[in-house]
Amino acid sequence: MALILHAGKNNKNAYKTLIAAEYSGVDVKLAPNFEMGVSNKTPEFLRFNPIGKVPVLETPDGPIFESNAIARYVVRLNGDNALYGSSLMDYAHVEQWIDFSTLEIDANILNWYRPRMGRTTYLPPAEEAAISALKRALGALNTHLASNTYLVGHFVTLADIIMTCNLFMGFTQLMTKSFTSEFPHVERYFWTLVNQPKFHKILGEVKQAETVLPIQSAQKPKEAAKPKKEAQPKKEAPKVEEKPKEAEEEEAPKPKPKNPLDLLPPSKMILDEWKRLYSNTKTNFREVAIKGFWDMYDPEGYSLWFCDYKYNDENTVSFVTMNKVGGFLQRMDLARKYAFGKMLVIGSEPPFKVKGLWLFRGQEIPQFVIDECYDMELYEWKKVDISDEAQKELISQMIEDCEPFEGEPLLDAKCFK
Ligand SMILES: N[C@@H](CCC(=O)N[C@@H](CS)C(=O)NCC(=O)O)C(=O)O
Repeated sequence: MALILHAGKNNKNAYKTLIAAEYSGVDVKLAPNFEMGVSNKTPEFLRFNPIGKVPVLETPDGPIFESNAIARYVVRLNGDNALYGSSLMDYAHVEQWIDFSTLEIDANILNWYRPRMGRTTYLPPAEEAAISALKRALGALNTHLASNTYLVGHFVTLADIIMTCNLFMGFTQLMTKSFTSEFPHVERYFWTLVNQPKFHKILGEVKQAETVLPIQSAQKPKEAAKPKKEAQPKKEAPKVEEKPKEAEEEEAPKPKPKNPLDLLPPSKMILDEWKRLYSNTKTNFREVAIKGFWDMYDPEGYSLWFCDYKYNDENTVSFVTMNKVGGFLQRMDLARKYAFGKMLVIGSEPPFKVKGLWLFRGQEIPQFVIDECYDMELYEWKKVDISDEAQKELISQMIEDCEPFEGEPLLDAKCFK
């Protein structure tokens, strides 16, 4: 008789058990007609799990909640499988990686994901902290995987199943290629695992996120975007209204409608070609990259913009100023397909000036960028007039990190590409 797993179809925590069941030859079925927020609120369900969370496994001996515990149970139902390794040490390492995956990977992915979904308050510094903790964990995982195909031993174990399901949420919702390319062994590991037949059967075709999940509009910290200067206490985290917690699980959101920029008439300028030229030009930058830029530039398909930070007098500490610009570029990740940017931190003494140059698809700054990236309001934006040779020269200098820039040294030059 099949064991019944109560959860929605797209629940990555349920995937752990379903994949473990495939490997262990245990018959587990999803509860039919399960409806998140309804089925898990009934008195019967609350007897399974008093806090109403999924997944829950219904067994002849009673219910089990907590997805890792359920997966462990399913694996142990069949003593004949290798999902716990073949020695006490393997067993300990499987447990080690399950905890690591849960506490260092999944917890940080959720701390990045939930505020964006409107489940908790969105605070940019908290997001930065989650991303930085996640990168630390992925760095450690990457190092381990540099010399190991699987987490433990030479075969798939339960640790790989749980790790892959946790990474699945990161790869499909938040971690774009530009993010994961820093961790090539994690990439290789993830794509190898999700393409194993028993994983593939449950997960289907897996597609990496092209953009970071956008922040739900109710969560955008508009107020954080520097309202009246006097009114805002400087270092305070942006205030946003906490949305009531939705009775929804972490399921993949509905497919996003097409970005309107994809519907623009085709442009002769291929943004990726320009980005490659920029990255690959190591010498004669002016003659090769800058000339190439102006040869490629299509003023009908793209527009150029200068931006000037509105609050330069606050840029009194060099690393804080550089971090601020770094955070801005991180939040611009959602525009990677449609934009290129240079941000300069100018001066040798504080207060430092921050100026930038951006190339956007279309004739306007894309609305989704204005909506999703609160930093936009911290800058004064001016469209470039490319018939003005002086403005064109300024652009060339910004792309080139020309020094001195407007008579001053550069403290930092960051590129968004
Ligand atoms: N640690 C739990 C997490 C369970 C969990 O957070 N489940 C979410 C869906 S993935 C849920 O049921 N949320 C509904 C709620 O919070 O009421 C596990 O691994 O099973």
